[in-house]
Amino acid sequence: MKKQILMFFLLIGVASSTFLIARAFRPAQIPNGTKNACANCHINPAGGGPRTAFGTEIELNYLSTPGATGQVQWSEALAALDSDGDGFSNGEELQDPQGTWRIGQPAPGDLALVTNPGDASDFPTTTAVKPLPGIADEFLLEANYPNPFNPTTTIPFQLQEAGHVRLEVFSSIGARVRVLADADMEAGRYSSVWNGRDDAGRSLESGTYLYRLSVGGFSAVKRMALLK
Ligand SMILES: [Ca+2]
Ligand SMILES: [Ca+2]
Repeated sequence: MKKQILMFFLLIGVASSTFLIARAFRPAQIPNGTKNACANCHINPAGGGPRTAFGTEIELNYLSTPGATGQVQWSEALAALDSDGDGFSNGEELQDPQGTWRIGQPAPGDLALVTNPGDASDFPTTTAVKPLPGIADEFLLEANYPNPFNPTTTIPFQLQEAGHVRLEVFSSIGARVRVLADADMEAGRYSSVWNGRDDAGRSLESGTYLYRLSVGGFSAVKRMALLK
């Protein structure tokens, strides 16, 4: 009897170590996946146990074959999803927005900007403003799109001259909830993505929000609607 019990635990041990080893290859199968390693797909950062939304997504739809030996199929489709619902696609979080990286290629993007696609409290903050092609011939705060939105919207603006730019989001009663830009910027066209979260990363309620662009003597305010 003792022997049987011992054998039982021995088998469990072998099975669980196989479980861990079997999946240890997967972080290397997503772009920059080794940065957050097991935590991309598992709630326990050491791996094993329940999966994050990103891990579940992969398990269900993006393995070469179902089960422990399946390889992750990183793709345009998987990159375009926002598995953890933080307003940034899996590709944006892993620094491969188009999902074109393939195993064996050099890691794409900037490792320092990689965030966890399986953790809604971890998302990009340093890339809130992106330059766009084209020349700006005026100071202009454009309409956000989409509007209404849930939870992400894009706010385009133009700077006729270089200056210190502040782009801020306020609640309908005038409380500032998010600073999207507070930096010296060159003349040009830009866009900023807002993910419906405040500066502390908390997801905000449905409602009307105001966004304000201030640079030099120019200031403009527009309205947008977060609709969940
Ligand atoms: Ca995300
Ligand atoms: Ca995330």
